[in-house]
Amino acid sequence: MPNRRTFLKLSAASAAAPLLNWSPAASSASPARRPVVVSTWNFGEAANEAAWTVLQQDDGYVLDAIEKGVGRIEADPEIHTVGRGGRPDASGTVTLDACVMDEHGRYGAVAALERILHPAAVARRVKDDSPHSLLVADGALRFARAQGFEPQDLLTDEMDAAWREWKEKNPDAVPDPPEANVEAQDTTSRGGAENHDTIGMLALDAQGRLGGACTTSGTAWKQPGRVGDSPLVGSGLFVDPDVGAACATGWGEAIMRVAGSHVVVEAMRHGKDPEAACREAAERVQKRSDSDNVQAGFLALRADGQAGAYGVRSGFDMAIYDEAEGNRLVSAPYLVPSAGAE
Ligand code: SD4
Repeated sequence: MPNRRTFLKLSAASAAAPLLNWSPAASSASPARRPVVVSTWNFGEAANEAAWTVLQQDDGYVLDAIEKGVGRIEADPEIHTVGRGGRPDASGTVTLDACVMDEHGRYGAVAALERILHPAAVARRVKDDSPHSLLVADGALRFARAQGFEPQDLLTDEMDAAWREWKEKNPDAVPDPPEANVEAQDTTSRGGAENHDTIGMLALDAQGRLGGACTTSGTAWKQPGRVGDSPLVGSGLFVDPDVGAACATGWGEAIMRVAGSHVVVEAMRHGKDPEAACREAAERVQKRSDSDNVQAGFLALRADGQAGAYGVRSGFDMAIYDEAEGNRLVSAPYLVPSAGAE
């Protein structure tokens, strides 16, 4: 039996030792899988495709790839949950949340940003060209303009009409989460006409640099001023270059309650593989949520290029692109079937 002295010694040794079963040093025996990019939902395949044009170059930089990848989705007016063409808030205004983290674990973000097509690019500038990490609303817009981003109208005719229809049915409504948005959430079920949501992207470039981004127009018809998990460090995104990266999509209020992406990275630090780490975050969301219809999905990319995903409910997909197997969509395992799913 260890006496108190040996116990203290053991504790000190285990505190000093890396908590990871996997470690960058150990993985040098089996070379890291890179470059690799993963992103959320089925539109992730198009985003990965764009990111890959940068990642396939030996010196392609991870955040250039990610900015290009998520930028494709931000600019697509047919996607109603990100950037131009996103559903507006309850007052009919499109407001955007985004963040990025780089290979040094540096973070930049914008929230409640209006009229700027590429909020993730602005978030990157906040990280690189300001002394701050998170800028919101008018201040974020002012910063974007100073950086040369041109304001433009992001509300498409189609989303304007959808908002008017919603407003007619809900003349006094300020959405009361989560029920008011369950309908919007359910449109994300796999195979549905609206099978897309927040774009979160994680990548490892050929040089082994790890990064991530998350960009969204948030939940449909949200209360003006509402900020979701996506721009919040540790909730929508977390990158620890020594361990791995994670991002989240789904009901932001539930994700931020548990700092979901941070949970994923810490679970990897303590030895869980990427999928098991995402499952841990999904379980925490489910345990702490007030509704039994909350969806949240997590992606993880470990620093050696191993990826995983997990959803609270069925219907969440991970798009993954690597050299060995190309670009493909993988259904994430889940804790419970979505309502109406077989
Ligand atoms: C938010 N997490 O604003 C985002 C939206 C989303 O599935 O991903 N919905 O809460």
